[in-house]
Amino acid sequence: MDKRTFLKTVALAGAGALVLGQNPIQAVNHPNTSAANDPLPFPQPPLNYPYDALEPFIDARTMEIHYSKHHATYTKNFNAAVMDLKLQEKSIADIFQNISKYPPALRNQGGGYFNHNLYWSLMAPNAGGEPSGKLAQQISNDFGSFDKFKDTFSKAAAGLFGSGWTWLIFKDNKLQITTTPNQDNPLMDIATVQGVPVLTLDVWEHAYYLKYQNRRAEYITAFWNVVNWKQAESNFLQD
Ligand code: MN3
Repeated sequence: MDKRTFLKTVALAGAGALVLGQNPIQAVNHPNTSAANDPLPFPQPPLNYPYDALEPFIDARTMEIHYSKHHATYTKNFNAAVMDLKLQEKSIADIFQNISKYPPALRNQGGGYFNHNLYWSLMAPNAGGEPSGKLAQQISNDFGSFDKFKDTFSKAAAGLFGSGWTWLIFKDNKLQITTTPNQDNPLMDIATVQGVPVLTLDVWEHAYYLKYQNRRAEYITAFWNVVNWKQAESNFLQD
């Protein structure tokens, strides 16, 4: 994350008026200070759509297990680690910027918590297509065309060995594609390439195995039909 974004994040943390579900990056960047409904410092945001809303591209059973088991477990374990280390008052951006100083559990569980929040927000029913406005222009500038961007992102996702995530990030006024292993993300100080996440794709087998088995490429192709470009544009413009 660049200094400007970091400072903005810190400033927003002081505002304390963020509503979960309103803006995923901002919402997940800050602890739940209201504690009105959830005592956890980092609650699991509700899905903005039913489990079956992304059918036939992402099946309902996968969504249910992924959200209610995998993501719920990361959320539970991340909150336990946060409370154990007394980091309740920290923003998640601050935690990630210093992740190398903390025990590995915080890196794995915190990444699992945050990355899925982003991923859910970046999908929607009746979505897909192409971005518009400034993000479309930037993609065109940095990749030549939307199709070239899509092809490069898809190849990065298909070629990622083992479990991890593929990212479109904004860094030094340029969009670029990167991957991270396990639950790492580009906001972490240990990431090889750091930047502000605009779009992400979970390529762990649990994200697609029930429907696509070993055919990761088919899952990647399907993903383009559910990309919530409005959210990606919002992530991009926040930088
Ligand atoms: Mn996952």
